[in-house]
Amino acid sequence: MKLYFSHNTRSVRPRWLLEEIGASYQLVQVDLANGEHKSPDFLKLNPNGHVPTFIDGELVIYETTAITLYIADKFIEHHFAPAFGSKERGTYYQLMTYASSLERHLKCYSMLLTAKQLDEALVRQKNSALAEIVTICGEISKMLSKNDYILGNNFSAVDITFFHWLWELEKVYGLINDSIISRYIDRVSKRPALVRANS
Ligand SMILES: N[C@@H](CCC(=O)N[C@@H](CS)C(=O)NCC(=O)O)C(=O)O
Repeated sequence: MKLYFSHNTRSVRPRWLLEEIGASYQLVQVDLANGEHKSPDFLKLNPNGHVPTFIDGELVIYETTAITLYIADKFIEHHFAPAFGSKERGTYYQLMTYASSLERHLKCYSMLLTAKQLDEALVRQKNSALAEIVTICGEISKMLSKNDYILGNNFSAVDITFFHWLWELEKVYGLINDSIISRYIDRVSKRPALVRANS
């Protein structure tokens, strides 16, 4: 397995999962500043010119969530995803896609936050993005009030997928006013596998 990776990008997520699992993999550093991700060779692997990109034998996968889902299933015995065919699996799919909704609303909110002038329609859009973020965080908080992690009492691929967005909401946008989520961010950020994935 080979992971095309750059620091401080979402490629930390699949690396984090591989580190949690203790899998052996080759890390290929991609220098974004020098445009390595737009080189003809890299574009053959990922026509979008993005990290992460992941290779397992003949298979090439891009899209962070797809890579994360694939790795968690490949090593299903490590329990970072619920068992195939289980009811929990339905909730797992829901949460993995819910994180993408959070990302979309956060991107929309942050873009409109920095815009110089907003007409009424854009103000409505910004407020609506914020309302969606508040709802999603409220749901995550409810889950964390019952269990240590989002999906239950086991740390899972769902935590890896949500963590960065929650971290950004708190540390960059100051939008987390919820001690349950703040404590979770503190706790998860100390996981040795995450520290290794960031190193
Ligand atoms: N939807 C893709 C987005 C990937 C993406 O935008 N990666 C960024 C790093 S976080 C990247 O490669 N940026 C370089 C560029 O677009 O030039 C995913 O989730 O993997």
